[in-house]
Amino acid sequence: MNKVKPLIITAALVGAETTKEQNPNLPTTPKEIGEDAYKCVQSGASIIHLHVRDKDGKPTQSVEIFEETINEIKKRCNPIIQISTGGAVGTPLEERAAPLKLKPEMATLSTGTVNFGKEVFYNPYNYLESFAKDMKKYNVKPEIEVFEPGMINNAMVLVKKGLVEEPLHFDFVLGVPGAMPAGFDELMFLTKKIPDNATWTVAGIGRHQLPMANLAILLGGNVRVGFEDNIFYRKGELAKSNSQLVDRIKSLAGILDRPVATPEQAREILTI
Ligand code: KMH
Ligand code: ZN
Repeated sequence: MNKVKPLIITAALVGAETTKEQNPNLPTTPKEIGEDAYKCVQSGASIIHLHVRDKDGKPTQSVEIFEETINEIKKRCNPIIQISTGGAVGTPLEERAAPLKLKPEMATLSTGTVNFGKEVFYNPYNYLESFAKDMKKYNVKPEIEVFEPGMINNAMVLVKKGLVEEPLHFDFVLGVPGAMPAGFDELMFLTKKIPDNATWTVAGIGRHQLPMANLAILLGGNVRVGFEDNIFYRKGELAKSNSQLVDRIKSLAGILDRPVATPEQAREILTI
């Protein structure tokens, strides 16, 4: 077996859908997000997947709010900042792409349209090219968000066209209602379909977060946790913080003898 690389933990702190009504510990202001990111990095996260909110707590792709939030994070710690270009369902293309001009080290690139609960997360081909071109222009490493297997093929089209460079990094988002379920077979299938030199993370939604994370630790993949995907620590018990969820992953990795990557090691693994 190949030498297993340190585990990259991504903390998806906020998302676009989760509300304070669902979990009052959700950070929403730039300062709250900065403090939360710091705690997650102390707990072992090396990537902060970032969405931001406006003054009313609503999702926004405002460049100013992203900038303020990134500053709040950077004055406390130095994780890889991965901004969301997914935004919320229905956010227009130009707004979704706008924060790329801040030149974060990473950003998400969802490579296909998918049912998202009762809504549709819209990513037609022209969007993919447009995001990929902007990421190339600003030297941003994409994390390819895969909600369905065909999205891997779409990513490879972008590679063939020279719009995205290998080695690729994928995030398998499994268990979104309407999209690919979170199961062992599904995860194994996806890992077999990506190029040999690619890296991958899994984001299990809701109750699938913990089992998917365990599988990823064992399989040599990487893990995303946080309130964007799951607000519970266990059934019926809300998580107290994002860092509580990160702490648990670090403990599990320790039990399984998998070291946890520092941000610097994560940069090296992801060729940033
Ligand atoms: N909020 C979802 C519709 C991403 O961050 O790029 C899309 C999303 C993916 O969260
Ligand atoms: Zn997101």
